[in-house]
Amino acid sequence: MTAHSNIYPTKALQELDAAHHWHPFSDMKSLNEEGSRIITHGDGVWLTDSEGKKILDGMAGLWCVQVGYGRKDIADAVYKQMIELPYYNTFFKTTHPPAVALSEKLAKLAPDHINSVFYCSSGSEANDTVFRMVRTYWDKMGKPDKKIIIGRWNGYHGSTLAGTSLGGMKAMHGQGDLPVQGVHHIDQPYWFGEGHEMSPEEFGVVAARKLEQAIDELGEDKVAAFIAEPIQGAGGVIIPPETYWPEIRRILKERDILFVSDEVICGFGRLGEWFGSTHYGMEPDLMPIAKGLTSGYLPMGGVMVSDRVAEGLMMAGDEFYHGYTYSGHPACAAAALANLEIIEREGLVERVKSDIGPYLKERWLKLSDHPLVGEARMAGLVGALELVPDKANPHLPFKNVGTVGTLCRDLSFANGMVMRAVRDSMIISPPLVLSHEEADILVGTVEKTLNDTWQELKKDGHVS
Ligand code: PXG
Repeated sequence: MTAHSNIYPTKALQELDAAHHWHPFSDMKSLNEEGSRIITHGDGVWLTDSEGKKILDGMAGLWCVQVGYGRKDIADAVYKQMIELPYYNTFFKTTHPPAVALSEKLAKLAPDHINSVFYCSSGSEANDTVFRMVRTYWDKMGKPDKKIIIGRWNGYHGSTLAGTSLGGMKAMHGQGDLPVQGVHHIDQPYWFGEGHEMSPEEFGVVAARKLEQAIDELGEDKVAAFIAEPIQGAGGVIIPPETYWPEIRRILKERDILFVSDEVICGFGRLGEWFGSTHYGMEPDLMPIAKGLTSGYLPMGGVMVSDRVAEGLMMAGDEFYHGYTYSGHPACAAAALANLEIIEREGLVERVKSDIGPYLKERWLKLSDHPLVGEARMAGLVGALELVPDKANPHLPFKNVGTVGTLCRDLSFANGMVMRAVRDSMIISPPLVLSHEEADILVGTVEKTLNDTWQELKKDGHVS
């Protein structure tokens, strides 16, 4: 095996992987029998597997590789930093140039009222930080009873204790007796799945008012914060009706609780703005970030902190007892700076808003003509297709939820494209550098994959 060959000993790697590697969120018994897919190279929006097959990455890794693969600028910046100072901490009155430069850069990119950042290594750690930060803030404000954090069912905020608890994934709560105390969940704004008896506009307001009801029932004096993704990613690219965020904004304005916009997926250009909350005209008190911050080249996360919360927490003679060995890691900060420099230089945020975003959306929405598709939706550069058994009754789900989605996902891989399945929705979140030609290939491959899925289902009598 050579590092630069495109052909790897697939079988041998699969056997070793099965023997020793426990994968995240995986049915390990089946996976070990089947053998893992082995990815060896990446260039632009393309991956190569151990058999030399080229695959279009419709998911930007896990929603994170904004600038595409193979960026020498980032590798060079990290190499240079590693030689100069591979590690030093940011505890005990210490800092280093990459952490300083990145903090200044992030403060410039964030809305005016947000000017500091607390670093960690992932989105999950960012949300654990959020959990402790909001409660500590209210303690310091002399309101220690404000403890409850409201999240949403089917929201995703990571897989650590706080991340799992704040998220609303019931299967995850079932493992480890979660959520922890003091977390409350409200319904999500999922019109296609849960609100179709009303118009999307009506449902958006109804879903938002679940927050108002929850705060009023729990007591404003007990509620610390509301956390939400601008658009739910892992939950299935749930794009709220246009009326949802304005109503949430009204509710938050009338009540004194903090708003946490989880920007781990929606940040760094995904929705055509630097931050997803800006796209929806929201003013968060805290913004957890990760993924697109480094385009996944190195692990880094953080919490962007508004002046209001920073002033509350930064009291003289007191400290926030929180931090990680790798908070502000110099090599990760160098990767983030080089990544942000590429995003700015190539105008990728604007490109999503006014070029590749609308170009892909126009073609993606036409997929709703396919007999298997009940709804096609897209915002910025995230999209979903709801697969349904009967187009005449599009809100009726398949009997064994998830089976058709998994089939379609596997066929997509076979056709040379990564597309993710959530229940029976097909999800894309491609790198922001996707060209028009690649967008055409993407949509063409999805069309072929839908046809292949339809044929398979017909064979088994699942559709007529
Ligand atoms: N918040 C949001 C909104 C996320 O999407 C996290 C926090 C946690 O980040 P870390 O870096 O700890 O993973 C995420 C992560 C999927 C999938 O299959 C989604 C995520 C992670 C892994 C898989 O959709 N999102």
